[in-house]
Amino acid sequence: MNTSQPLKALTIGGSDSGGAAGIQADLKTWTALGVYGMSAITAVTAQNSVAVLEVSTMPPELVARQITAVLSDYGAQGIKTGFLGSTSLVQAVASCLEEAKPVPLVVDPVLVNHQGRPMFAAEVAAAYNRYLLPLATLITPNWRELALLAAMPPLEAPDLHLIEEQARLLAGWGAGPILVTGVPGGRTSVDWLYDGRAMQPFPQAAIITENRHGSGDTLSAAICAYLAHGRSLADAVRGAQLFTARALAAAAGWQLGKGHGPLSHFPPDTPLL
Ligand code: PXL
Repeated sequence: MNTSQPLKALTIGGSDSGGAAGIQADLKTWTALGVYGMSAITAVTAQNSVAVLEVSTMPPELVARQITAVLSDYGAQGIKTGFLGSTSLVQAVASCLEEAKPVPLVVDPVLVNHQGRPMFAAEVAAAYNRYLLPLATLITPNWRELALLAAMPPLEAPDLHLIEEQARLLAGWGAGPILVTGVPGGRTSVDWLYDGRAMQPFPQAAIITENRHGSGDTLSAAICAYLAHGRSLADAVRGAQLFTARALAAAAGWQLGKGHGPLSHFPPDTPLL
């Protein structure tokens, strides 16, 4: 009998009926990385590779019940938040997580759609700053989401000086480390880690594919898994970039729907760790 116990992680986010993004991406990532995944669902979306047709958010009390049900029994060595979408959900999630604070918490502030447009009113970004970001081990906004969190006008193109200024601003408001994802840099894109003092570049392998739906979720879920495994922040980021690049490369030839397809979280040669 195998008596070794798996690491456990909880994702708090939305369901993507297409299985590409949201909690489905998180649970597949964690399974591939040897972590037992659990979920508290904040919203149900009806979507496919072409369009999001409908979004219905869950009552904050039901989300809080899911979180406390999981944490009071199973517990978790890592927690991730994804789609929250309203100030009341951000507040409800933050108040549940205050008690779980010693566990690594990765907050992926889902604030823009894949065309780069804001999805919610400015109050939602303000609620993240006030309630959730101070609890996070790492937050993983893309450069557009960072501008929204910093309450600055949206940038047409990313500017590294402004990105650093915005990261400093968030840190001044109580946020911990920030990974600003997907900043174009030369022929590839770079994730920049701001640790409260300086910006450190983490260049990504360039994978040319239209099948990127759920790549941000996969990256932040993999970071969460590696943190649960006890890796340092920098090692977790590097490991997660590799995992995501491999999953993108493995699905580059897929045509599962008519639009932007998912990643392959289980390429045949994926080592567990
Ligand atoms: O990729 C961000 C994201 C998170 N959560 C859900 C989503 C998406 C993007 O489509 O649908 C549920």
